[in-house]
Amino acid sequence: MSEDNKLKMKRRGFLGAAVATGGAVAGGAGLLASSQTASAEAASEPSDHVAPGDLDQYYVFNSGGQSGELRILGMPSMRELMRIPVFNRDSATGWGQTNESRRIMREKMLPETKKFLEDKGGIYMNGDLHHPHMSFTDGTYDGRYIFVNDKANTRVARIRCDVMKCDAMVEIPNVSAIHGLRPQRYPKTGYVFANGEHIIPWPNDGKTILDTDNPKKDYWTAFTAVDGDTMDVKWQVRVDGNLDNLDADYQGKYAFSTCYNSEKGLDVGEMSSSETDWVVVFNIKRIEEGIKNGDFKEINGVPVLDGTHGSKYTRYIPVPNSPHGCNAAPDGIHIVLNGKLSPTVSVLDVRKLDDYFDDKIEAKDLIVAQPELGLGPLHTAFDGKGNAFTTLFIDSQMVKWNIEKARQAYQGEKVEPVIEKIDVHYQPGHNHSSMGETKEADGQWLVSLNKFSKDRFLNVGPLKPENDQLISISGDHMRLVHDGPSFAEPHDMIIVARNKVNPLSVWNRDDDFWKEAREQAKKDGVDLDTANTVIRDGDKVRVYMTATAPAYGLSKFEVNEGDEVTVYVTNKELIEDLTHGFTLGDYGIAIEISPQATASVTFKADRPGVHWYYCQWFCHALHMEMSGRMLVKAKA
Ligand code: CUK
Ligand code: CUA
Repeated sequence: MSEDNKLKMKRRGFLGAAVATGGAVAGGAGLLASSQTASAEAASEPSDHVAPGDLDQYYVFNSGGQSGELRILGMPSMRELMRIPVFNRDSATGWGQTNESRRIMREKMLPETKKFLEDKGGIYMNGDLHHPHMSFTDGTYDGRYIFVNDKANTRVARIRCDVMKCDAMVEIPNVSAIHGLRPQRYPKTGYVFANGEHIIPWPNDGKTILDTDNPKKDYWTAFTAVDGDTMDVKWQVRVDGNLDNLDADYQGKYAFSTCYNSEKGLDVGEMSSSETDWVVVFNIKRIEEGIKNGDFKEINGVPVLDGTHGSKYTRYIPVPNSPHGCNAAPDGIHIVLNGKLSPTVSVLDVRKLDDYFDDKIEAKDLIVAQPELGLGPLHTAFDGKGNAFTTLFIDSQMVKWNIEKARQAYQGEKVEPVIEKIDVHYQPGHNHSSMGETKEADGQWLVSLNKFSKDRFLNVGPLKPENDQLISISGDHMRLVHDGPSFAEPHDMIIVARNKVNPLSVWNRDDDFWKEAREQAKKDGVDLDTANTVIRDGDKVRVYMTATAPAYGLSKFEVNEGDEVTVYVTNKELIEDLTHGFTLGDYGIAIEISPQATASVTFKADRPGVHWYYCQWFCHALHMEMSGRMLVKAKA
């Protein structure tokens, strides 16, 4: 950016803030907000600076979008700390290649998908992870799990927070594209709710493709409840329209999904033709009773209730065209529905829902505010002090507004709910505040997850990074303090106080993660912890070895061309941060083995010759020497 443009940028920030608040003081804050350099007087202001060796205050779990992974950042530094492969295939850790990860990826895969993937390596290689959310107990994070959706291949996965690895993945039947995802907040998770976004023919078996081109009659989607403990699909509710984003209340009674395609259109024109769409409210207690009373059809092994118009399980509340984000405020009362094509957000009061479901009041009585915020409101975050922050995609702004004032304005009082607007760079999708989706929202930090970075970073070619901007919200004014480039493509993040998360540094030896390896070793009569041996079982060969810096327990092993080989490596280290790897040269194999873990990989030894294996995780002064040979004897 030229100096000229920088100046313009500052000026835009100045004007934006001044217009919203009408004060010169605010203008000063706006000026600071857009400035990239921390001035001397700003030193005492909130800063992203975390000195070398110091630890961040918050964990951030950032979605990896179409990269399929989850990322851990520290906040406020916004340093990327770790990547957790989930729906993707990972070269460093062997996720998608190790037997342990493949078991997790395939265990709850639908039979027809298994069949479809038979000659394609057995797993999907991609995923589209939008929404990470931690498990809750009594309305706040409990540090057990993080649940994530896969829009691309219709899955929900779970990450264990003690080891920060994905430990379960379930494919959701009867729907296409899991988009919105939220864990139940109260009393605990509990259910993980998941929205099926695209409408598809039921059944989607291709037998009557031509006859089924009547989306109104034949195309459906459903709201799904997954059991967060077992990761089984508990029930589904078939709905009218489609389902976009969702949230759950703080009382454990209702869940809410936005619908942008109530028209059931099949192209963008049809999908956005109607002036209003709706938010679907799901009555959890009634749904559970319906399941108990057998008021469902079992489809592909899942009880499916009818939640279309007129059902006792749902209600359809009209809101302006194509709503998107759905966010429950930490006050436990308000649900904010973000307008997208409308410049407004609609606010529901959950205390009125019992009466609404009992038909004592009408849908319009539930809406208690509808402030006009600007163009393209997509998602809203909260500071726990009664204020809300909404991203404006089209305006490229963050708008701070007050919920109570928005209620008063809706009643016709002459109050302005909008407090301040600042520019973000550029086109924000989600935003998220520190602890903001819990009753412990602390009003410290806000991140704007911008879809475009354009001129904010060195040009890296036609494909640009996104820009995750850190904004301080602890003072009276929003202050932009950090630009964070990120690879494709964070949609959403959660910001978790660091005392909520307590991961291990060394695995427990009895962890279930490698339970199959343990069972196999037992059958082979070997001790997984100490064995360095080769077991031959017909043309199956199992190689057990330990890894202790700087050597594997086996410096060579011999197999025959065509054998099916499984290598089990157990990391014997007891101290933290001493990870080993096992890379098998010219065999396309690499796996990670962290301290006290066992990992395994199975492959066909169809390339004869001498093949070195080596440790790819730098572990010791003699790390380069940590290697061995697989001798593959050619067929006669
Ligand atoms: S969606 Cu991405 S900007 Cu998938 Cu949460 Cu709104
Ligand atoms: Cu073990 Cu490098």
